[in-house]
Amino acid sequence: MRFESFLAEAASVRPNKNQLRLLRESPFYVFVHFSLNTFTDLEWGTGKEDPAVFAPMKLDCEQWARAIRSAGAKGMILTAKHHDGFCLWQSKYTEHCMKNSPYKNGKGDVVREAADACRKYGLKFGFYLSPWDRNAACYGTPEYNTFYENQLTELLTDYGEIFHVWFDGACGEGPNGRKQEYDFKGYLDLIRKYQPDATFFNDAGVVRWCGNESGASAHAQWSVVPHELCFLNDEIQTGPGPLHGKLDGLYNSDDDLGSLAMDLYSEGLVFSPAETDMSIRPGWFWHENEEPHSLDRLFDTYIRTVGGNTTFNLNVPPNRDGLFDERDVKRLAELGEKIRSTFGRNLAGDALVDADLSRPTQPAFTVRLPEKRRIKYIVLSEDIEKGQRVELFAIVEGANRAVRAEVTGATIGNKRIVPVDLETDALTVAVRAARGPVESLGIELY
Ligand code: FUL
Repeated sequence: MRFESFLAEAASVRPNKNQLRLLRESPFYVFVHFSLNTFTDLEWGTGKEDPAVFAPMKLDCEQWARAIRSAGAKGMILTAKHHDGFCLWQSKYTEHCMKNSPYKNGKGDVVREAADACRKYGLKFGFYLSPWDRNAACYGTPEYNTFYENQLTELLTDYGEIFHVWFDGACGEGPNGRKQEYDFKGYLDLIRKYQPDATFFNDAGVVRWCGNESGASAHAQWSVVPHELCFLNDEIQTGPGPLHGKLDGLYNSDDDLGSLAMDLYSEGLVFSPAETDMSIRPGWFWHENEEPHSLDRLFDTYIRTVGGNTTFNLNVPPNRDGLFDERDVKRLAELGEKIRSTFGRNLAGDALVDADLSRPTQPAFTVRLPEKRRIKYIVLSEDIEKGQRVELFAIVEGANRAVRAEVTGATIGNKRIVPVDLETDALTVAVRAARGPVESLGIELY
């Protein structure tokens, strides 16, 4: 009985409007890692670098924006400050910033140029602001949170609309050897105050980490997860749940996170969709000898992430001139072309769809085409505005459940892209298990 009511509660946990907008309008965006590391060939700066080494004399953020658009991505997230503490804008609160770069004689503002380029090319703009700061002398003391909040306020108030704020969870030692206790709740209050339409990423955020940086997505990807995991998300939507195990070790990379096999939570459930972050190259920052990943790998990652109920944050690092490397520009254009040519025309546009809703948690949707068509991808989507419900589904070739070929999958959520190889004039998507009634499913064929 306890379990039944838990199931009904889990089925009704809903996204808020910002999460819904992110998932529906811009599930694919581009991370831009750019800082002193670009010039020192490091991945993690020490905080002791001379800001004068930051000299991107041919900086052209419009070139970045054009390349991002060519890939079909909808937004850009710039590392306004990475762990080395160097700020890509004119911060009032530190000298470790553009004021001491030779670019534009110390008057440059990369955040401004990037935000303006996004607006010009119809992209959304967001930023990464590393809480770990290896330069700030006050790091490791309560004053650091005020310093950080001042910098966050500059970015939230001076650069127009922000769609996504990225908070790295990394927490190392600062210049004085001390670690910092981050006031994430305070940071979140500032976002809500100044950018109420923005989403917020953190390991434990309202958009959560998928748990790896290699583009792999869990077999069953749930956006409904225990609050203990996403403790910065204060929109708890259920009552206390069963606690059948220990919470220690609960982690974003657990393959069955959010599944009923893992009903070990006590505080309740929250809606926190996963984001997959991965770099187009081995490193997050630009290194001359690194090459972009193959088109196949990137396209496959797109299918598994955007088509695996996560958002996809693909990093592209500018080089020392301040430009995207031509090799990456080419790869982004190829990726965009492949996505557009694959998903350009829905072959089910003129199909007839019959829904058999006689068993509300096991409905079947039959798609009939006017003639046999070759199908490579089936794209399914749940009406997640009502919550995420499907636990298991099967795609059966042919109508009336006359099985000729069958592909099964676990969750659907915002979007599930299923690669197939079929030539057929009918197929049925049968939900085998769901947490609550499923009245409709989006079904597209490509
Ligand atoms: C990590 C950082 O330490 C890496 O440098 C990179 O910024 C990645 C996206 O997040 O936590």
